Amino acid sequence: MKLVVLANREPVRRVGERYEVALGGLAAALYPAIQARGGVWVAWGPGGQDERIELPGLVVRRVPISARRVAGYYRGFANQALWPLFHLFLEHFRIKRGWWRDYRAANAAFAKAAFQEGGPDALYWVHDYHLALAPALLREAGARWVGIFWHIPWPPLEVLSVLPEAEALVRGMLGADLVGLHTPDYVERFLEAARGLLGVRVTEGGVWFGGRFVRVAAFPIGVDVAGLRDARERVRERAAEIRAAFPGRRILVGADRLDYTKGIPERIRGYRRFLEKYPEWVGKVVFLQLTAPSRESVPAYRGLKSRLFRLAEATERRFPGAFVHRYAALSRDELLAHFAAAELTLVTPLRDGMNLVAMEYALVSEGLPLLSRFAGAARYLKGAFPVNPYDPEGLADALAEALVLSQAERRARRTELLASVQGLDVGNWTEGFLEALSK
Ligand code: ADQ
Repeated sequence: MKLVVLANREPVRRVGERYEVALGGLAAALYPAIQARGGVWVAWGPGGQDERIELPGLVVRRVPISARRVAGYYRGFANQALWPLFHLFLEHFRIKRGWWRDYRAANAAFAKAAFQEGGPDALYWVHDYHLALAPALLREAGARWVGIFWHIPWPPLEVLSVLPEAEALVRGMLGADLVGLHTPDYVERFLEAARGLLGVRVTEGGVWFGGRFVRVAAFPIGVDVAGLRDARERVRERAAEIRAAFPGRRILVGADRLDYTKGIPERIRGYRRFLEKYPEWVGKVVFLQLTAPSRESVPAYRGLKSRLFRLAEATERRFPGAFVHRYAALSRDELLAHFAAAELTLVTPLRDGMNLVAMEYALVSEGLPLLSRFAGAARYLKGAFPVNPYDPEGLADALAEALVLSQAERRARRTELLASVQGLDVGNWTEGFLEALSK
């Protein structure tokens, strides 16, 4: 069956006059499945022109969305209403007249382009909070197999109810045959929302809606296990260079997109507390925070960026040599080399749908993650040190404990960690979702 993926970002980049597949993130996860089935990726494309890009094993269909509409659909409704609300950041939640209209229009444009590509019998796989209404729109057009995967957390009903369009949003998603989320907790809350907002009948594993059964289940995403293991060898030399740049210091690393959900200032505060409380470590550790720029057109992110830069500079001054902030989107191998060079990683989101950093780190390094209990990944990754990022004291203590771990405990934790990461291979995630959808 032909596969049609709907996802906001296109999986290609322009190289001179040509395009090539850009295998980052979701694209890397879905490319093999699209290649195997022959498929189309429907994405928001720049340029204002409806274009089709044909690449080996992949067609990209670009949906033209005007700049004015992008402001409401993407920067507005998706990133200033849904993103903060679903991550429980009510203080960043904004709603403006017109955003919802743009969101609906963009979803309709996606669904229309997708249906033109796939017709009634394709498998439609919709991704994420940008496109919650696409499943119902595809179904109305005549699609028979529709799934949606929700990459961010699902909040409690009381929080969701803050959104004036909550009911319409859930109704849009229930146009699908299969709704996937990362964890059983999110699944439960999604079912609670369907029951509470639409009064639908919820049974084991799903809901009855409009005479159809919609299956709702947890599909925890993972990483490319084999690919990351291969990367270890490739980045070995660069990792040694990074270690050599900090002689006599044990290396800790943190890596995230710049986002208030990722708990980057909280992590730095925890690290500062650690150096104050355990001064014997001053001069013996260095923490490298690698932050990739993100969503700089959204006001909350600009504010976060300046606060983060101030905190980073103050930390570099207060503890010379103990902290480095790099603000850049690193190449894949450069990032992995930093992981390989570090003996601990601090993954401290205040809220995260899943979080892939701890898994990537586990596979390319010899070390262990400190992992926020508010990341979806915390439910799955054994062997990590669970932390509460809101509590600098607890973070400091966890760091102190992790740095003096005995060889035996380190080995035992690594074994558990690797077993859980290997159990979450991204290839299985993709095939598992598609298999459930085509049943
Ligand atoms: P994200 O919020 O983007 O994804 P995450 O899953 O952690 O979060 O993925 C981030 C990716 O960016 C990782 O692959 C990481 O290696 C990379 N990265 C981090 N810092 C970088 C840097 N400085 N330079 C270059 N690359 C960097 C959303 C949800 C998550 C969910 C995923 C997948 O918010 O909760 O896990 O989708 O469903």
